[in-house]
Amino acid sequence: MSNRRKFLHSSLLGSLGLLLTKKAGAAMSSPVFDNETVTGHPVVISTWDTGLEANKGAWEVLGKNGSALDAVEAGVRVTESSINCCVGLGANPDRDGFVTLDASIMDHQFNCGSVAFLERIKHPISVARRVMEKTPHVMLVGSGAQEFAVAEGFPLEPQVLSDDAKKSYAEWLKKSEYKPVINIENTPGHTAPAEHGPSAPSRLPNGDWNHDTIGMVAMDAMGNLSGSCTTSGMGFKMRGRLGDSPIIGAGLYVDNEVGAVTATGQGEDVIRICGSHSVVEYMRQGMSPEQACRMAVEKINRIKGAKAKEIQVAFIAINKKGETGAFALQKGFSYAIKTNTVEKMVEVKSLI
Ligand code: SD4
Repeated sequence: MSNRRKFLHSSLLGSLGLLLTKKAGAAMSSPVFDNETVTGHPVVISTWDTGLEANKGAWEVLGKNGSALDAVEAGVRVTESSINCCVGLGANPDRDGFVTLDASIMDHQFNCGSVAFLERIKHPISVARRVMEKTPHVMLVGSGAQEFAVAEGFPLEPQVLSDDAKKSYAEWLKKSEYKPVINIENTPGHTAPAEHGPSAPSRLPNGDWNHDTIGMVAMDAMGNLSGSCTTSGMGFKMRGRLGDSPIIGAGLYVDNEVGAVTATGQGEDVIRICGSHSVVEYMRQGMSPEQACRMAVEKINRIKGAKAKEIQVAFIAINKKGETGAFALQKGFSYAIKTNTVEKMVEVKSLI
């Protein structure tokens, strides 16, 4: 097989289920889980264990009666800032060795903005917000998004890989292929290595990061909903590949009359069913957040058939009553929640 074809082939193998890995072996300690349902507002929830720190960032806003929109931007910026993290400029590159970032944001009035295939900008979520607030458009991509960011005053960061990303990429280049790996994050005994700081994510047993996205949805003291999602996308993806995260309706959707939803996992399969929008519509039909997330996961499961076990997808949701819930295809997904009285990880039920 030619190198080019091998590369394409490898990429497809990766996209089958290589959920988003990054080398960095280290000791791990346990997060605290609880799966009680929480109701009321203000409330913020976000995907994976990086969400705990991100929620603190969001609470700086929500705790002072700030808006959900400001909160979901501030919250995921915490994760984007973390150098040794799976989200943002420290994350795994695409197969050509470049980190390319996607992000989206949506408020309680159907205003939304997104950026995709954005390089060398530290806070894609804030650029997405500027797209929403300062342009007549919803989405900017690639060099256009970068030019817009620079014109808006965002510094152009050097094009370098983090130490962890360099190691992962060098490892990946040896074979340019992967076997699917299902995330098993948050099984007891798996959390962030201390040297990577409090917002670093859990690892797979081999030390790889198992996700590269944070999605966050929040309801503020006024009862308004907003959401944000930011990612480096799938590690070693084809150059130019976008997942669900920057696509409104797929990786993120907010309808202030009904609820707010964000997704994580294999973006291609979330896009296929307009995942987050579907979950909002299931909630409109009267389903609880968990039931609605489950409906979307079941649909992906039906579509994928036997291949469902090779991927992970998960949704988290808040409805208009401030009830929260989530559902995942595979075991091992959790989300972080923060309210006035609660701050914890919630282990999520799964289909498989
Ligand atoms: C994507 N949905 O780019 C993202 C990946 C993800 O945790 O959620 N990783 O497909």
